[in-house]
Amino acid sequence: MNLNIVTYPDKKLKEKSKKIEKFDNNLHQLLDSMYPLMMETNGIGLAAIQVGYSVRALILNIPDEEDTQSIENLIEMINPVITSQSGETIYQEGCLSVPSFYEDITRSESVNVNFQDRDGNTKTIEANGLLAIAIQHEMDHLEGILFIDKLTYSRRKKFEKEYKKMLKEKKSSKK
Ligand code: Y12
Ligand code: CO
Repeated sequence: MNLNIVTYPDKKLKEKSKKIEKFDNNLHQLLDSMYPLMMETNGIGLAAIQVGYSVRALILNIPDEEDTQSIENLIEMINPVITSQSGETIYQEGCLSVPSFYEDITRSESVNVNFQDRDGNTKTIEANGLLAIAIQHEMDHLEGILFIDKLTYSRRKKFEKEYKKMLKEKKSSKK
């Protein structure tokens, strides 16, 4: 499948994604196509809605201690649900759908998540550190929430101004 990243302010990103009921070839093709796109664009997490499909699927590939990403560490989550969370942590987040912007976001430090794999098998994961942050960021996408929606009013206004300027500059450099 040929996929492209949907970027803010596309309204698609506001959609609530639907529960996946069929663990068929269509789902497998979507997941298989999301992975190379995430790697090409230097991502560590990608939700299906970010490539235009409003279904509850996401992928994660957290770099190891040597800062290397490998397919062995790829996690695919279908229909994830956070069952418990604890602590608080702040991390400067970025998102492939909001290019060039990074902001400090507060999230739970640890999360327990139930999810299904690509074949519908039920799984559980206990996550903390960067993985826990990435899971929460990607699960927000399934609800139509972006990390910029969590900014204070004044930070959001500043972001909108800078983002508009960036889009304008990008447009004029393409002419
Ligand atoms: C911690 C915080 C946020 C997440 C969510 C996943 N976020 C990403 O994977 C962000 C990737 C990203 C990649 C960029 O590089 C390129 O686009 C080539 C990037 O740079 C620019 O937009 C210029 C920004 C974000 C997980 C864990
Ligand atoms: Co994102």
